[in-house]
Amino acid sequence: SPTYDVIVIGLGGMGSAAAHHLSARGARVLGLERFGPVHNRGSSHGGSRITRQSYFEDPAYVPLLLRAYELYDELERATGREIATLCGGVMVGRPDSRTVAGSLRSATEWDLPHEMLDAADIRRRFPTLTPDDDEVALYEDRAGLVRPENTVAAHLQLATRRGADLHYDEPMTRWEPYRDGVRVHTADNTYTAGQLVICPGAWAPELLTDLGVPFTIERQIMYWFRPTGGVRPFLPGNHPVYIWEDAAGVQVYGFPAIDGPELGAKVAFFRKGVVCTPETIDRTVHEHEVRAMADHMSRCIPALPGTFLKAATCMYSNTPDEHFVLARHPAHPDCVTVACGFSGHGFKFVPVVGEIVADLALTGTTGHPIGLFDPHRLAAAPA
Ligand code: PYC
Repeated sequence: SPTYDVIVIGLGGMGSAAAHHLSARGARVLGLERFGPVHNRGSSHGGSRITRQSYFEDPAYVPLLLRAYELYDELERATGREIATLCGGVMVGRPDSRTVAGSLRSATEWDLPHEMLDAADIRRRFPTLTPDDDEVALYEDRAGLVRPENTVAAHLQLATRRGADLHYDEPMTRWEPYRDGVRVHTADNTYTAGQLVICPGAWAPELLTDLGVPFTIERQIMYWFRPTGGVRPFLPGNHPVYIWEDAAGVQVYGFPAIDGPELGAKVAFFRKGVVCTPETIDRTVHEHEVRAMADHMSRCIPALPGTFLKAATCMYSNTPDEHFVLARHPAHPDCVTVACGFSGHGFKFVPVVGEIVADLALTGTTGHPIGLFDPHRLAAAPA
């Protein structure tokens, strides 16, 4: 019989959650990760990620978010680690912007608690924000941030506690169908299992060549600034997380100063990244990039770009429609599950993705609504 019930490839955000949920259900799990535990080479680092429920991308995400929020609490209780901080969030832009109109659509369809603020309301309520007169915001009390490193560490800790074998610095080199399951090769070892789960992050183009999805890997930059006039107005009790779309459709997102004055407040462009691969990504952040961010923020949050403190890069793995891929592998539906293409907005879903992946790998189906994430929608049209 195979050595394992399930082999999980990649132990970043999604893979660590999958390893936890699978082993919590009694599966014998092997996790293979190309780097160490909780590393900063992929898409699950940088101290914070936004979480929110009035989801501008599509109302179909909302039920998954409701479940993710329950699982943040479970994870926090099980490990004692800080996972989510719901400090409130504003989605700012013109009323017909994707950010505002899309958020309002989800809030309305799902009857989520929210408030609409006009420009004067925004300035009064959050004095660091200086919207134009024609900008509005959807404010959501239950928006906030999740801690990516703590979340990954918590899932790895729980998976290990349930007996999962987690191997670091051991990338998969190839796999093939074998008997009723799969055989997975690394440089020095071969393993067999009934099921394979592939959570490749930015390595999707090389690990999922037969999926038929044209992924684009994008270099992203996160910036930390110490605000002019001190950090107090930017502390989590005083400051919301925000996504702010300008008239040209450019979105920035940012956080309160969650780690005190030394680390300042983090801000980033939502997209606008340069196409890269995990091998070619430029990890240096250049002066002109810092200047571009400071200039951009000086219109909407003038105090924020006081002193530049540091920057870091990470990667998005984008699908053409920016919706996830979460399904049984169409070419190997009996033995492979894929969770990929999170397109820069996946981290808040990590715990519920782990639950869905465990459903798919162990039962072939899930009760969660994942129709939007079917890879068939992206299959290349015949030439
Ligand atoms: O999912 O809220 C989000 C987000 C903002 C920027 C990147 N992802």
